[in-house]
Amino acid sequence: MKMTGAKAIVEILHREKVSIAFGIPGGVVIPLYDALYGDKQIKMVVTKHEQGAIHAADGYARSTGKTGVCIVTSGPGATNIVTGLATAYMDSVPIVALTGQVPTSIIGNDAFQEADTTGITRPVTKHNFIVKDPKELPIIMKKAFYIAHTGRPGPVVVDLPKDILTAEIDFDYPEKVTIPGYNPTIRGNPRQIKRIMETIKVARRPLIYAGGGIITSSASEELHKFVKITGIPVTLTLMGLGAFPATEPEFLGMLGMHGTKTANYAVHRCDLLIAIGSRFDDRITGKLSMFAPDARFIHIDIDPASISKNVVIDIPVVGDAKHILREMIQQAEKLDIQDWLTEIARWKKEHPLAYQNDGTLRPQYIVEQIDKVTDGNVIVTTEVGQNQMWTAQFFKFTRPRQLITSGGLGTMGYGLPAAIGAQFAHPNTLVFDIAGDGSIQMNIQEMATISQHNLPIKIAILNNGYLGMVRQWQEFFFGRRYSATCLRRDGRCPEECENPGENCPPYIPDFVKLAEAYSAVGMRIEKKSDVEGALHEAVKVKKPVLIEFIVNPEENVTPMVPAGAPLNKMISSKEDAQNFLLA
Ligand SMILES: Cc1ncc(C[n+]2csc(CCOP(=O)(O)OP(=O)(O)O)c2C)c(N)n1
Repeated sequence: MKMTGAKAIVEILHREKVSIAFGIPGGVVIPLYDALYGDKQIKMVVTKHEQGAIHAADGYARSTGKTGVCIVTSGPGATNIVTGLATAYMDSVPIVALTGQVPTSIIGNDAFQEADTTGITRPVTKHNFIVKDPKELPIIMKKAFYIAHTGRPGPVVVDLPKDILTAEIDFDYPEKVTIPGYNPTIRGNPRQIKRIMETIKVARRPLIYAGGGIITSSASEELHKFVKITGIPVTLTLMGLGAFPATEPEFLGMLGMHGTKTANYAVHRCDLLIAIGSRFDDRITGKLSMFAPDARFIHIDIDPASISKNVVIDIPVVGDAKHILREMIQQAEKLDIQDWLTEIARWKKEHPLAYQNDGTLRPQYIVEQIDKVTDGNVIVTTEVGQNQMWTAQFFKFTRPRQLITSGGLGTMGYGLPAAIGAQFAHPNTLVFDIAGDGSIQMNIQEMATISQHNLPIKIAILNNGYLGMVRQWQEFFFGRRYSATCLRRDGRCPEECENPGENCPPYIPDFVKLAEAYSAVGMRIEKKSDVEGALHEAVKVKKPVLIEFIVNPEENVTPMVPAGAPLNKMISSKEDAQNFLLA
């Protein structure tokens, strides 16, 4: 069948069962947008910034497990998605991003809106392509979708020169594709699995440390079964939250820099650490040489490159977590680890996550109330900083794909557009973006996209008037010199301000007016006693709602493992930090 490259792409998107794409058009991709005009299957959502488009595609992908699609123009359109590609790459999210490119005849001429997209995106994509021959378009597109969602998923860019979009091609889309050198291992080596199980059976203090890989491979049920049979306690990374229900007694909370004391003590004390779909990143390990000093390490991961990358592994198994856990369940039995569980129960009792639950409006309370008012029936996206960590600590995630957050890259401005993708994917589910007053402003323009599509997304801004997480580090480690972190003054807080956060000038922006300008409902809550009522009201309204909570300005996320410290050296205050710095 003869058709233009642009029409062929639309046909391919149909065959790949793409129902939604996010992007902004521009000169060289007009032919592709033209081919999408009036398309019945693909909803084309136009965002206000390309960063919004790629994060929305990412939120769609994370909340469904399907591949997100983003379509942008050349030059600035393509460079505007770089942060979003890096965000997806770090967290292994499947995305196919189609970028326009100047015609092949003028590539390299510094043409209008030309950028070396494949060069720029190479380090932040799983793979990228530029189509130089129209005949290759179908096979490249097939490879792009295949690479994005198989193995350890990730973003793939297909750069499309304008003449490829307008060329006539003989359309033939392959059913299958093979890529030499790319053949992800799915089933784990049975001998290695047997070794794992023998090692687990003789461990006295085993601990499961699971991550986002459990969610990617849809292995939550298997993890749950394995834990219920063996009785091994579980800690999860930020990316793993929801992979094992936070309400189960075996759950110790998140580990790492802002993990629970119980989880971090357990990692430090365990004699066998079973890592599944997690990658030993520095926010998890703290001081590498002192990470789990008494433990042997098992690592189950689909990506062979992450084995022994940061921590030398005793028994690795490469493969898909779901398959491997199923094999492990076959060989699993109840372990006799009562002493270990008693030790953990004592930590749980002595060191619960806590905050000062007094009359002050504190952010942790708001997170707990969002959980309570929604009865957990909600998808939560976050921005980055303290808001993200309080959400991870105080919201009880009970199912996979319930938390959508930028873990690896830590991208401020991620949560709002990601909520758009999640809400499109789940029109009947409540979606909340828990935000900081700094991060929300990084993609605030997407409120227009939200209102234009009448998405009933709720935005809870924990407004502390600061770039809070950076302020916390300044308080703890830089003598409370708040350089460039106060959002209410001009970055000179607190020299001119005896009581930071108090008697500040009017807030800029006025978030309530801003919400109204975007046809959303805006509320400002300053009292703890008003929180629950406001949340109930927000949930009832079938419109986008922005609630600005004016919270205690100098609230901190605790406990905290200072960067480079071992996990058992947690601090909770400025004084602890000073003692840590002096030691
Ligand atoms: C795009 C981007 N720029 C800078 C940072 C560094 N950073 C990490 S947390 C943070 C402060 C976030 O402030 P806010 O959104 O108000 O959230 P809070 O920590 O107060 O909850 C900053 C600037 C980042 N993570 N991402």
